[in-house]
Order: sequence, then structure tokens, then C-alpha cells
Amino acid sequence: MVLQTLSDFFRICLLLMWVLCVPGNAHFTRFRKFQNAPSLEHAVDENWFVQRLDHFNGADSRVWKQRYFVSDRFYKPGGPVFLMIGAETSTSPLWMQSGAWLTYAERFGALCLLLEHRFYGLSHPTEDLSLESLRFLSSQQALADLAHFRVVTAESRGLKSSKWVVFGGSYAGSLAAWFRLKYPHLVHASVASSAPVYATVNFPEYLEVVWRSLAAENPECPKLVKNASDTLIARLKDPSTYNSITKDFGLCSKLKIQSEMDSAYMLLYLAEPFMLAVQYDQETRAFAGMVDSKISRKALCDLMSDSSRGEPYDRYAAIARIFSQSCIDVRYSYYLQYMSSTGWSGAGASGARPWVYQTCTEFGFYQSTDSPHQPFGGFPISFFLQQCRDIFNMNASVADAVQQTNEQYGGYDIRSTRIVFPNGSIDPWHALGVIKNITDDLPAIFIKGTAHCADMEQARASDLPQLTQARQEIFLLLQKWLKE
Ligand SMILES: *[C@@H]1O[C@H](CO)[C@@H](O)[C@H](O)[C@H]1NC(C)=O
Ligand SMILES: *[C@@H]1O[C@H](CO)[C@@H](O)[C@H](O)[C@H]1NC(C)=O
Ligand SMILES: *[C@@H]1O[C@H](CO)[C@@H](O)[C@H](O)[C@H]1NC(C)=O
Ligand SMILES: CC(=O)N[C@H]1CO[C@H](CO)[C@@H](O)[C@@H]1O
Repeated sequence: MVLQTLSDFFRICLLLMWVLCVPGNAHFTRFRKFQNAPSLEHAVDENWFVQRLDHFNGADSRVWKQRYFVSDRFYKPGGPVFLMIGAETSTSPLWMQSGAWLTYAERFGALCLLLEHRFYGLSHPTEDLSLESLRFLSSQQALADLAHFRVVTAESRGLKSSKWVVFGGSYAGSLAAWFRLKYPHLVHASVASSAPVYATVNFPEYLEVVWRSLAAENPECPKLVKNASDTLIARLKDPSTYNSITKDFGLCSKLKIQSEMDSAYMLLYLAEPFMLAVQYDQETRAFAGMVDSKISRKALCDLMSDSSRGEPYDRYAAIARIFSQSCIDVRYSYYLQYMSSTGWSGAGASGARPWVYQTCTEFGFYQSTDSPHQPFGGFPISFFLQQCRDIFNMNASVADAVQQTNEQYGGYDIRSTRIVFPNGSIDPWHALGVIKNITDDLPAIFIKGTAHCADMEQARASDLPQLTQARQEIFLLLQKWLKE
């Protein structure tokens, strides 16, 4: 399908793309987006690694080319090797020039490598994204990619006796932990930032954290959001209000609700600025070059409290208009059409189709409105499960797939050593993360008041003291572990 405009493309990306750490990301939300990421100070060469298509079938000898980046800027012979794991989107070479891991690399004299995840960015293992091709997309294949890359690179660059440390944030943070767990002979230590290590079909706690984070800004704020959302849900039951809803929210075409999927998709879409504001703080987004560093808890709560804008419902509608680039398209059919295309453009290029496939076949993580202690309504778990069936014609049980994932990796009961789990208190993903020290060798670092993956970013003068301290703790742990 050809999207009419670039802003269509932006607006339709991406339902469910909420695991990302932003710097690796180009664009992921239906609301106002990113400029291009900040420009690179100097060019970073792209490299290509010949990778196996299927690591679990010795009879399949097919290969493909996986993208990676290298920086020896800080490397001192004998130093460790730092391997950053790419996440569920195009991998930004910006990571080779910015980020806390480079600060650590400088202090340890480390060689820095960054490997893109299969099926994202330019790392295309297959001709297309048909279901037949997507069979080769899984976290287990991705870990085996890392293992093969690690072994071959150590051999070819003479790094066999070096200590390898992996880094990752969010889903890639989970991979960082699991790489150490499953391949302890290949990786010495791991920094798993904001990592959701526990897979779960339903993740209603996400929106509970959204309530608490909005309430921390202004105790009335989530109540006003709830009032607005409840009012909208009531109006959606009455088709005679559809003309005014169309106008109030600046929809591209007259609202039609033919199924619960239509209303659920619309309600989720409208909740997105609030989820974005809570998951990523302003500085995180500014770092990623997002145009809309204006979306903040404060900005949204100020708008929700502004009685000159009418009732809470009207203020909520104003937010949708303010944070959209043009009119908004809330049609589920449009979303389905976009997600169902099997080419490497559109939902293939943005990472939306492969990531939703991974949620349907491995992780769930659906941010439903099934908890009463959150501000929104109308997008229950059934909506998310139905989209797996609609997009992938999939009858398999997501619950069984999620259970397999937790059996595979251990969920919260991960047992390993030398993995640190930093977590941010206002990041909703901490609910699925390791939030307490498991052992002395599996410490959690709590960063009060920070959002998703904040510890991975380059240090700034404006950082909270506890964030600066968290980076120092990570450094000290690495220092200790690299001596072991
Ligand atoms: C929302 O708040 C208004 C007052 O601003 C009140 O009249 C209305 O009943 C509330 N609606 C809901 C659904 O809570
Ligand atoms: C799922 O079930 C439907 C109807 O029962 C069937 O048409 C479809 O082929 C099935 N899909 C798969 C992937 O098995
Ligand atoms: C976790 O372990 C670290 C040492 O690795 C220690 O400094 C910290 O106090 C522990 N935190 C908790 C909550 O026990
Ligand atoms: C928000 C959150 O879950 N924070 C936890 C992060 O990890 C520390 C342990 O270092 C816990 O004490 C926090 O509760």
C-alpha cells in the first residue's frame, strides 16, 4: 500500500512500539515526530557481517548480510570489547558517537561494536516479511546472531582473549541479559537497561504507572484524563455525536465505528501522547531529535487543567489536535492494511510489522485498559489479541508463546552473574524489570525520577544527581567485573 504522505507514515507508526530506547529509533509514534536524528559529527562506516539465516537447523546453509558499526576511537590493545545490541528498529549510528557506554569505553580503552537486530533497519535476512519469512524472526535467533558475530569477530580481529561486555536498553536490554544467561562462555558481563525480562500477554500495569506519573505532576491530572476518556467512550455509543467527534478531534474522515476494534484503535491512538510523555522525558526525546520535545507530563497536565478550553473532554480533544501534524486517521482498517503489507517499505521499514509479530509470538506486553486504576478505557486485551489474528492470520495462542518465552529465559527468576539492571522510577516498563538485587552479582540500580533508558544517554549538566550516580555505579561494577 502506498501511503499518501510522509505524515501518514509517521502517524500510523506504531501501535505497540513502546519498548524502544529512543536513540536507536527514527520514528515510532502516530503523533508528532522526530526530525532526523542529530547529525553525526563524523561519518560512521557501515559494515556487513555474513550471518546464518537459521541457527537451529544445520541443514540450512542460507546466509544474509547483517549491518554493524565499529569504533576503535578509544581502543587500547588488551582492552575489553563492548558490544551494543540493536533493538526493534533501525539502528542509529548515533550510538557510535554519543551515549554513556562510550564514556565507559573511553575509561576502559574498549573497542566498540554495534550489531543491528535481524529484520530491523537494513538487516534483512529474507526477501520480504511474509509469514513464511517471519519464521526466522525471534529473540533466540537474534541471540544466536550475536553469538556467531562474537565468535567470528573475535577470531578475525584477534580478540579471543578479550573480555566482552554487552549493552542494551529496553527489549535490547533483555537481550543483553539473556545473551549473558545463554552464552556465558562468550560474554563476560552485561548492562541491561530498562529491560522487561518478564514476558506477559497482558500488561495493564503500564497504564497504572501512567496514572501515578501524571498524578505526581498534578494529582488532578489523571482524574481529568479519565473524565475526558469516559465522556468520549459514552459518546461513541451514540452515532449522532460522530459529526462533532470528527470535528473535535480533527479526524481525517467522518468517524465510523463498525466494530469494537474500530473504537479500541481510536481510543488507544488518543491515549498515546500521555504514554509518550510518561515513558520518555523531554530530554530523552530532545536527544533523539524528536520534534516534539513539547510533549511532557507538565505540558499535557497544564492543558488538561486549563478550564478556558471547556470541559475535560474538549481539552483532551485539543491535545489530540495540537500533537498531530495534520488531521488524524483513526481507522482500524487503515492500520490493518498498513501492517499487513509484506514488503520492506512502510511497516517493514519502520519495524512495526516485525515488532508486532514478536509481541504476538513471544512477548505479549499489551498495554491494555484492563486495570481499574488507570485513566483510559476501551482497549482491552481482546483488542490486541484480535490484531494478531487480523494481521498474521494467526490462530496460535499468544499465552502459550509467552509461557515458552518465560520458560526459555526464566522471567524474573533469571539466574546468572555479572548482569546489572538499571531501572527508572517513572518508566512504566520497570514493572516487568528486575527491580531488586537478585544476588550481589545481579544488582538492580534504581534511578528515582528518570524515564526509559535514561542511564544509556550521554551525561548532561542538567542530569539529576541520582542519574549521574547510577552511571558511576555502572562504571564501578564494570571495573570490578573486568578484573574478575
Ligand atoms: C466530567 O466532569 C464534568 C465536570 O467538569 C462532569 O459534569 C461530568 O459528569 C464528568 N463526566 C464523567 C464521565 O465523569
Ligand atoms: C486460522 O483459522 C482460520 C479459520 O479457522 C483459517 O482460515 C486459517 O487458515 C488459520 N490460519 C492458520 C495460520 O493456521
Ligand atoms: C544492591 O547491591 C549493591 C551492590 O552491588 C548495593 O550497593 C545496593 O545497596 C543493593 N541494593 C539493594 C536495594 O539491596
Ligand atoms: C521503580 C522501581 O521499580 N525501582 C526499583 C529499582 O531497583 C531498586 C533496587 O536497586 C528498587 O529498590 C526499586 O524499587
